[in-house]
Amino acid sequence: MKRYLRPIGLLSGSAAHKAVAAGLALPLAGGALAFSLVEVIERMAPGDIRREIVTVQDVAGELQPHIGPRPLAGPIVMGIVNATPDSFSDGGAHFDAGPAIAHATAMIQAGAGIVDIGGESTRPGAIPVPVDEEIRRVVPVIAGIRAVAADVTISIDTRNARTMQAALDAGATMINDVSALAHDPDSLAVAARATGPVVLMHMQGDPATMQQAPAYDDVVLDVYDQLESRIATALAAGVALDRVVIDPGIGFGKTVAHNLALLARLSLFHGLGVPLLVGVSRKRFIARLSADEPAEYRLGGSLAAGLAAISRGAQILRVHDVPETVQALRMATAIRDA
Ligand code: 9MG
Repeated sequence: MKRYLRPIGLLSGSAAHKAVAAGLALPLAGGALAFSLVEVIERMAPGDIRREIVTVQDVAGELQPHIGPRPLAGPIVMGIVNATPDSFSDGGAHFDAGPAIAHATAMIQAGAGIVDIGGESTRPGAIPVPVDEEIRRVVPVIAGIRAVAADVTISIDTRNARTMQAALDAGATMINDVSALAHDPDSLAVAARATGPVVLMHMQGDPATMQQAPAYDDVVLDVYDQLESRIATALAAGVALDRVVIDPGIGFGKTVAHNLALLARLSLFHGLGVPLLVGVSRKRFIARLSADEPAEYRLGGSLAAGLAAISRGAQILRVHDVPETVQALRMATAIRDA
């Protein structure tokens, strides 16, 4: 039997402060939200899952990972810079270093705290790019951004150890690996030698085939277990826990129903005790729930899903549309704090 605790009854603003002060709620992930109730989930065997709702006082001794401080205070906007000719969302408009650097600079000016540079598309059905080509694409972009933005966090979006190392040498300070350091056997060692944040994302299968028949016993619990195991592997390789960021991998080997379940029950992942990154921007499930719009017409759904993630305590949002997301977050935060 395995026991999971999902914070629910989330409060924000002055209601959160008052409930915490009165001992009726606990802060969620050391942030601005608080939770007053907990769903206790017990997985007895595959398919045999029992759920019960209790108060925070009933399970206070078990809740430390959900309430602990986090090294990254959120919400932080991570702007996506695709250095790929076949990107599903921008058609490769940012493949050349010059436009990609300008695009990243504009994102930073608009409020992105992190820019994420990728040279290999990981959209469903994407074909892998040779590592040398991936390095050729991302290194000039990273070096160019670093030359104009000394302090910004530059993240390298790659599954390949050689690309990670080349990107770190060029000025990247964060690693974002959609395979959670499982794709390339050398990537654990590269991540351990680095010093910045490392994103471990959940993916079932690989980008070429992951959407063919995704299947889980319970998607939320299965993704939680898999991330827990990848955190343990990263720690054993020498990555410090305070460098780890996790991501449930929306759209990576998941149906629309899987994505919705992960977003709806996102607060469970705070039990892993590390910051939570979520990427929903322009993803296909938005179009599936709407009118099959192409990627560049999915802003409304991206903002709605992104705000849902933030309202469940996600600390980092990975997005294409930085100014619009920053505006939406400022509005949501102002209402929350009013
Ligand atoms: C590279 N990439 C594409 N989608 C992503 C997501 O949702 N999360 C992370 N961490 N990386 C992603």
